[in-house]
Amino acid sequence: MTAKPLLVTSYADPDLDGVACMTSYAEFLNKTGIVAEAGIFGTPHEEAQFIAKNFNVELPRSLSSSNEFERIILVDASDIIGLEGNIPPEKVIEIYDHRKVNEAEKFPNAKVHIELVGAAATLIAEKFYADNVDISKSSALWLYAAIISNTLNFQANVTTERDRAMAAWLEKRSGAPEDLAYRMFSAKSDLPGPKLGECIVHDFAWFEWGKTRVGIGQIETIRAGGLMAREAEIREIMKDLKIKFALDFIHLQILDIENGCDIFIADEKTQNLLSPVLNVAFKNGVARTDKLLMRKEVAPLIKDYLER
Ligand SMILES: [Mn+2]
Repeated sequence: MTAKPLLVTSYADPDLDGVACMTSYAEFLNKTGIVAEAGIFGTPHEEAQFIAKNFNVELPRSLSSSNEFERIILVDASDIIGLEGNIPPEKVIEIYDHRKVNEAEKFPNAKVHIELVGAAATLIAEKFYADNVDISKSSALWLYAAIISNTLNFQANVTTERDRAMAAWLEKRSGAPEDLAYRMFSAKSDLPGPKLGECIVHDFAWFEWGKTRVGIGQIETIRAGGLMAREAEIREIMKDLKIKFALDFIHLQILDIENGCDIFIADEKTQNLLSPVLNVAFKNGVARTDKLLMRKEVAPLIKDYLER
């Protein structure tokens, strides 16, 4: 049996941006004469499942290994950590991502497109736009929803004019309801019982800079205040994660979309790191910022601080 030509995929347990990019970029390639297939490793984030369930679009196929493919394209992904499915770095021929901190150089054969826009979805939408390739309604919806999610409905500092331009272009082609953003963020904010822990664990990310291992949890909610009633529970979950990943530092940042701020929860050691990095004061292990900060903004600040 000969191997299939081309797989488009992202990190294991991909978020909405990853799912949107793999589905749409596979469509783009197929429409431009390159046979390609989108595939997911692990379980897509709830937000991606929410879009699939509520807007009648299909999730890409689930895979357990990449062995059946000759070549691989990574979208919304550019690190070896976080990949699954036995992906040999030399099989990766192209990378689309928007992370400042990345390991793209570890993929020797990849054509790398890393641009610091709010969503990787913007980079894929620009492919359709620039080459005048007819985008399907479902791909337009996936990409539009991913831009809203990644830019926190255009409020996050990572938002660029390119994200706004592509979102406007996609919206017209997506058939999305006007209240899409509100519905997405409401669904995400509903974290009863064990869902809170699942949300933190599923979206957790850790980094290794030099010999230092830093873990960052992130929750995006409409209003962060309600979750503070569950601070003790949150600290238990973080304690477990710190041990599980042998981390030196760990914090959770709760993004409050309505009030445009973050609440940081950290242990004592991490507070001493974050105070100068973010220029905030902790009180009883909790600090508040005066603007929205995403993990992908905080991670490079910590890295720079540790390396200087
Ligand atoms: Mn992304």
